[in-house]
Amino acid sequence: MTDVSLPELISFELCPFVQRSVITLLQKGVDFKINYIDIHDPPEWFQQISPLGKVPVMRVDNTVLFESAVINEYLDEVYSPTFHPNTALRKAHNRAWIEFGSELVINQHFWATAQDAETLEQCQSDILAKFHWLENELQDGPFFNGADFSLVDATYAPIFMRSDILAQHFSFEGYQNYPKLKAWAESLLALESVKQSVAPDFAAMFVYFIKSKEGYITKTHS
Ligand SMILES: N[C@@H](CCC(=O)N[C@@H](CS)C(=O)NCC(=O)O)C(=O)O
Repeated sequence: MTDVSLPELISFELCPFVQRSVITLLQKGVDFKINYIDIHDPPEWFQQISPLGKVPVMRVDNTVLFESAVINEYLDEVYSPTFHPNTALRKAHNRAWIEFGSELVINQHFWATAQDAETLEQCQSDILAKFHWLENELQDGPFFNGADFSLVDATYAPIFMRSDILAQHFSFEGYQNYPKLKAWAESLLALESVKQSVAPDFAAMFVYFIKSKEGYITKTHS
């Protein structure tokens, strides 16, 4: 059997944006190919197909898609079941919180790579402010919209996974003081699709990567 029409995801193994798409594919039970590159030394062929020079990129036949939110929207249209709510208003609301999640990913990255105490503190405070917004937004779980898994869940699982590792190995203040957020994170991190979305040694690789950035946290923690 040929697999030429399988979607091919171009990935960097630590990327939280790629992980959103991997979770979406796994949660939908879609067969796909994954092609890992070193995003810090990308191969020539990648530079030629990636308009923003970022992962994820998804190749479907001869079409190249980029931007994780767009890739996930495509996957959601093509493969059932849908991971969007069924009203225009709730869909737009979910997309807004996906965008919010992208900001949170960036806050978390800046926290991990901050070069001084003031920047670190500012990033932590930005993150806690966002946790507060999320806590107020959440209703009954286990997922963002309640009973049904959504693209919002695929977006936040990578954030919670990294929060736990950063809290365990460094001084990161995670979501533990936000009961609804904590319950949501636990539901997501217990999913097979989330567990399988990273390599088995992901935590060690992530810690190694963060240490290699030589930020302030690596100077204050061994
Ligand atoms: N908005 C993009 C962000 C993707 C992104 O920033 N990916 C990082 C890796 S986690 C990347 O490729 N960075 C390379 C660069 O910025 O040059 C998305 O949602 O796909």
